[in-house]
Amino acid sequence: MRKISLSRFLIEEQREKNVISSELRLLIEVVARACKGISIAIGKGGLAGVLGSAGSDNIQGEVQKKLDVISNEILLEANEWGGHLAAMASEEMELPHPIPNRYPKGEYLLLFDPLDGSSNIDVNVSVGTIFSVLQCPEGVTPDEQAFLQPGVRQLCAGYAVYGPTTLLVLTLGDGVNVFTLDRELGSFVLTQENVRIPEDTREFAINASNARYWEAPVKRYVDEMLAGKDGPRGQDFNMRWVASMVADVHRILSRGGIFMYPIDSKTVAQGGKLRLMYEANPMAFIVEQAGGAATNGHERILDIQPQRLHQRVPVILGSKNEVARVTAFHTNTASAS
Ligand code: AHM
Ligand code: MG
Repeated sequence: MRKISLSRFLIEEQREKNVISSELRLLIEVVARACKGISIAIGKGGLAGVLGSAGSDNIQGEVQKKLDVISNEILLEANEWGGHLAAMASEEMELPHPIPNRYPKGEYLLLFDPLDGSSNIDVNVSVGTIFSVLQCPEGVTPDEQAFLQPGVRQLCAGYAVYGPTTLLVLTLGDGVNVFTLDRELGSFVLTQENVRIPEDTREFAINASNARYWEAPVKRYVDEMLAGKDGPRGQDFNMRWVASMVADVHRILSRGGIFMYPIDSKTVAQGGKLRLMYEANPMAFIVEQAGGAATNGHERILDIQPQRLHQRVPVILGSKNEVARVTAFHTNTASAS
């Protein structure tokens, strides 16, 4: 396989395939550089005093970790000055972040969850950064309304996983590619091309401590898997739950599986747990581009028309046939044979 750098990969996508513009190429390079900065900060951990709570809450009412705040600042600072963005929006900030007047403005909108899975930071388990890029509608002020576009309009999405290795997973709407950070070179290098998620799987990911709050279709689906070879599925299933969406999705990208954070009676008032714009849409885009599927139990995630920047949604994604099965349980339009 060609061991080429992210820079070379992007230049080829622009020059030979015409998949991206030079401004979008710059944007992705800048986001990748910011992810390297976040990776370094996370890697220092307790040595740099970056673990623990920041002593503040974010817009979601969740306690912010110091590294949530640091990662958000790294992404904002890196992306402000390049001239490629109209505005940014972050899971950690109530309102969109405008580009300061001293810098030129571009045509793209960048959305990010700066540090996904941050409850895992202090226990040294994988965390990540998720991002999504939209076009700012022409002649429109880049306010909250400009961001409220369905996921099908994403031009690019990706995530970094800060695990034993730091990876960057990227889609430009032309398949999914994985880059590994070469720490000596300080550059991301292509290590997996055109990743495909197997259509079938025997592995599922869900926070089973919420079981008593689930709706009937999810309960039925999980119960059938738990019954294993003695139940209607006639085979045993394995379960994994990292509680970092980036890590759970990356496992699915690597060997198949289904990930669920469904609606339940605890989160029904807020619409679910995961955020549509910062988590569900970019991950759904990546998973679909790798041959998988993503729904909220009723419809394709990428077709949802967002109503609010911080909107939450139920998420079911991964191996196509399993996502179809549990979605059918919700809609009752197909038999569960
Ligand atoms: P975060 O963005 O505040 O870290 O929250 C999102 C995370 C996901 O990464 C993960 O799938 C989920 O929350 C875990 O939730 P729970 O702790 O309820 O299992
Ligand atoms: Mg998150």
